[in-house]
Amino acid sequence: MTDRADSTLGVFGAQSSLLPAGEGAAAALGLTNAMTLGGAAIFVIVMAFVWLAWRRQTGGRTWWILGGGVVFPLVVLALLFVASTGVLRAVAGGREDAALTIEVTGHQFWWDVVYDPGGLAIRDANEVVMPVGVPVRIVLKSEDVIHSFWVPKVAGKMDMIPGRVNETVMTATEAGRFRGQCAEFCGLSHPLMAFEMVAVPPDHFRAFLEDLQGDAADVAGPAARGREVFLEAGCAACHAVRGVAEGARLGPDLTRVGGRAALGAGMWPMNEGSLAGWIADVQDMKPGANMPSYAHLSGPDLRALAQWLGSLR
Ligand code: HEC
Ligand SMILES: [Cu+2]
Repeated sequence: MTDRADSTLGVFGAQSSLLPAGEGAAAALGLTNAMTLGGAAIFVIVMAFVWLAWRRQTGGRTWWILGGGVVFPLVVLALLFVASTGVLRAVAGGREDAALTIEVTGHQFWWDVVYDPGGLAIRDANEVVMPVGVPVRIVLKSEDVIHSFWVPKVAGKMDMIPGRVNETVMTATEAGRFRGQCAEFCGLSHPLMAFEMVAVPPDHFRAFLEDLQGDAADVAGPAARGREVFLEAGCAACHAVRGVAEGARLGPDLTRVGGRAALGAGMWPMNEGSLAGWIADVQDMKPGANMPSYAHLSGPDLRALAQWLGSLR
């Protein structure tokens, strides 16, 4: 999962809803286009009538008033109703044929991701990997406040509400990395709560899941010291690394943290430098995050820790 796609925003970017790469987003774009063109046409017609009225070419005939003021709006609204109901079905429907379930839980300010909850229940964080062309049931929850799960290139957004379970189905129609963003104000660092949805061919997805099930790769050399620092500094109180420290869920699962394209929920490029900066001064990078800054770690320890985390993939 390396080689990060160009994450520029804008019309051609990884977060553009104008170049859809998913069924829900394509349906929403169709409706947007129809409404934009229809609205423009109606604007032109209304302006034509204004011009006629100004030139006093129409009388106050009841027929015009009933036709333009009642019948025409009713027809337009009825058409819109039918079209948007169809789009709603495309965005939310198809629940029965979803072969795979991914559960995403929002936290201030990161995403807990569980593949096949109830079955394999493999935990990861801050990246949602899914097979291309396969409808995936996305189960959405929150642990604290309301968040909203939105990948504009793939589908419409859906809220994550504490105490409630929301479900949607998303189908990516193209392989690629698509940027997602929390779309409901959730606190100080809400704008720093992004993620990536990674759509891969189905056989790659199976390989990814198999890889993910294993324990974190063990390392030798100077990075092995990083593992000791991780345990000594108490990181394991909040973070799990399978095979090293299990169970903690207050922070993202770090079993393959070095394999994620981005650090800090889709925000910074993943490398040893940004990892060291994060650990030493997370409160500066992401104000209000539920992790303390570790400014007191010695230089060599910090370096070893960053190196070890970077090697987990
Ligand atoms: C009190 C709980 C807590 C402790 C202790 C803690 N963390 Fe965290 N950590 C978090 C939370 C919460 C986040 C998510 C922050 C965010 O993005 O809002 C996080 C995020 C991270 C990330 C980014 C993960 C990603 O997917 O981008 C790394 C790396 C990390 N922590 C490493 C460490 C290390 C190393 C230590 C020990 C020196 C540590 N943490 C101690 C709670 C904790
Ligand atoms: Cu949020």
